Amino acid sequence: MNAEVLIPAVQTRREGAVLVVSIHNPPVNALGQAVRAGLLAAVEQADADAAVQAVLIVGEGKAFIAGADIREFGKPPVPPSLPEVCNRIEASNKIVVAAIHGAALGGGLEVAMSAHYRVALPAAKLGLPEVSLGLLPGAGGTQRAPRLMGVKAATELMLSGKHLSAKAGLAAGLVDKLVEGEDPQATGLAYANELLAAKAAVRRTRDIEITDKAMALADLQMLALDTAKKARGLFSPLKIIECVQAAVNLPFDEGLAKERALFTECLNSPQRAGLVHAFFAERETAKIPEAKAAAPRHFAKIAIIGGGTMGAGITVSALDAGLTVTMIERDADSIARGQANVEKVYNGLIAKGRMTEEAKAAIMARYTPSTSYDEIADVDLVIEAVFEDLEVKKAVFKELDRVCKPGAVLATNTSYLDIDAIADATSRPQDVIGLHFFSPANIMKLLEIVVPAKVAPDVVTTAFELAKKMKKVPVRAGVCDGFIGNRILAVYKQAADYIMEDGASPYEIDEAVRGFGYPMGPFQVTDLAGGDIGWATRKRRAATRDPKARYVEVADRICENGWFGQKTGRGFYLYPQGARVGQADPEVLAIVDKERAKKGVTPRQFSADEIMRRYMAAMVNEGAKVVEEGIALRPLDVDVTFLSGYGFPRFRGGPMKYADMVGLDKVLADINEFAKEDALFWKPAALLQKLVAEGKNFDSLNKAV
Ligand code: 3H9
Repeated sequence: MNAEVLIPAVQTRREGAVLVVSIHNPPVNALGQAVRAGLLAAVEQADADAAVQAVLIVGEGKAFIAGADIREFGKPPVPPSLPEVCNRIEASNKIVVAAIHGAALGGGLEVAMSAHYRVALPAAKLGLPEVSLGLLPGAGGTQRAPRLMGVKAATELMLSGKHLSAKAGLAAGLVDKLVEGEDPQATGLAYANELLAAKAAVRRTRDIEITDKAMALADLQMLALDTAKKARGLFSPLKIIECVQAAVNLPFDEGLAKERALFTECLNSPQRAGLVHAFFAERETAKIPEAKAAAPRHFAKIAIIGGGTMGAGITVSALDAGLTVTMIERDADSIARGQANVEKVYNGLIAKGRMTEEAKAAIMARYTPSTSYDEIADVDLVIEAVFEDLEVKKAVFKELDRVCKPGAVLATNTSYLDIDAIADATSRPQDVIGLHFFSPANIMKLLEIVVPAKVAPDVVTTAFELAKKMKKVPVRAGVCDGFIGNRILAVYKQAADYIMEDGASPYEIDEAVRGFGYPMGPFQVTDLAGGDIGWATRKRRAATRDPKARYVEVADRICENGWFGQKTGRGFYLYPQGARVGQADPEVLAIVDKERAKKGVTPRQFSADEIMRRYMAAMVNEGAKVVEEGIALRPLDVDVTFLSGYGFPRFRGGPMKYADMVGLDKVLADINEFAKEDALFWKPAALLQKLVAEGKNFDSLNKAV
């Protein structure tokens, strides 16, 4: 019989005078209801047992406790609440020790701070990252952390969401002792017995006085000013500061009550829903159908074809992932430039004091420049990043087919070309896949993994393994013009052009988009990327454009003047003397006016709200088409693409989550209204219509694959 043995979420056992309370809730010991109830019962048990003099709280597996169970947010609360559990731990009349290994995050650190003593192993990670989920520490963290580590340091920890190492935690006062070792139970037991031998007393964090309140309040005021500037519409950061102000000004229990009230406000905010969706969606995109069937191929040595901005960025990513890289360029000058592009990145880090010359030398020892394809005969994986032209890429793949060993993975970094056609240029289409990196490739998190028709499943899993090694966020995409991201971008960019020609200035549109939470608007992005890039694509596609489709020529007029954006000092904006922030340009407005007049358009006013309704409706409608056609596996894959690669405001969860929150019926009604002006462009996606008819949302399609 193979009956599954159910292990309780919290187990207790006596070791002499110590009650060992161990938490078993894989994978990360999140504080679900069973864990909370178990912890509460264990403390009650310890307090009632005269033979117990100390309580040791430890986590089983890889973490101490990674926080509240994020999956419970938004559902009806089930007692006991975490604040109640933490207060009960702190109130215990036996000394309570937390032995921390792995993650002690959010509620996990709050449990530890409620204990009377804390010992950490070197690999411990301590933090209060609730802000990344639109929350604040809601189980006493905002009241206890300032008492343990000081008001300023605690507030900075909560505002940043950063994880501290055990060493940093010790220095900050969050832990009392750091012990080399790997066994939290043995370490914790030894520490508890040491405390008992020294007759250590119960020591409650709530009893620590916050001294120098005037200084603390002044620090908080500075942090509030800074946060108001940086938080860009985020709700919870300023609430965190309010909680800490309460910790300084109010008795402990009143501070806790304030924290509870503000935590509830955060919990009920749409930002929390958006950020929690983003958290799970980013983990979900790595789960793909191929994973069940095919283990990744081995790879250690790779080749990058092309040393331009993209090739160099990918090279840095690969080197940072510990891989051995050969870069191929066509001649001595080009390969020298390629190497210089790679070194520039590391030299930048050295200049900022974030890397040593020795570390750079160790990394560069894994890098080989070459102008001969024959030198990559033994590599396991190749990423081509040459000029974006189908014939050029096909020629490269013919060469790769000639030299590479059987079973080598051959990837192209095209951003919109037909990868099936590239694969068919080789005799081994089963080994060919798309890896669409985003610029700068060593920084941007998104990696679209584009899956052509004939690719073998283990090539797909290899690509996902590479993404993991490179610490990228992978999204599986199908082959079409622009894949997920650039295909949808082309459509909402078109919507922005229509809004401009119909009456809003590019500056008003950018402002509305920033107001929504983006760091930049679409015309600023064009200026940053270089207007010539889009212009070249438009010229190439002119012959195949639907003659009935509306086409806005403003950007072409701007490019005809040689105004390609920041690099030429002007584009949609003016950049006097190399300024990085653009100024409105009356000459651009005159061009827009002239184009309107040419088309007989009488300009009208657009509110920021209407601009965003159109911009988002275009994005969501194309997103629905991308899901409907199977280009994206699920709506959440579209969300992650935009969160990780296109600056979509994380607190809104991604375009599809945003549409769910607005209501799909409202989005569809907008599209139908706009279609009265231009039925060709505003053609509602069949999937969107179907979901509205069935009363469902996009999230209903976010099933595990
Ligand atoms: C909080 O505590 C609020 C309180 O202040 C107040 C309450 C009143 N819950 O990331 P990984 C899952 S807010 C549920 O791939 P890693 C995750 O989805 C919370 N599930 O592993 C994944 O599932 P699957 C504050 C969670 O080793 C699996 O665990 N805490 C939770 O790369 C493995 O995760 C945080 O914000 C959770 N809390 O990284 C910490 N955490 O296998 C959030 C993880 O089905 N967590 N899962 O895809 C993390 O930062 C990382 O997961 C961690 C491990 C560093 C722990």
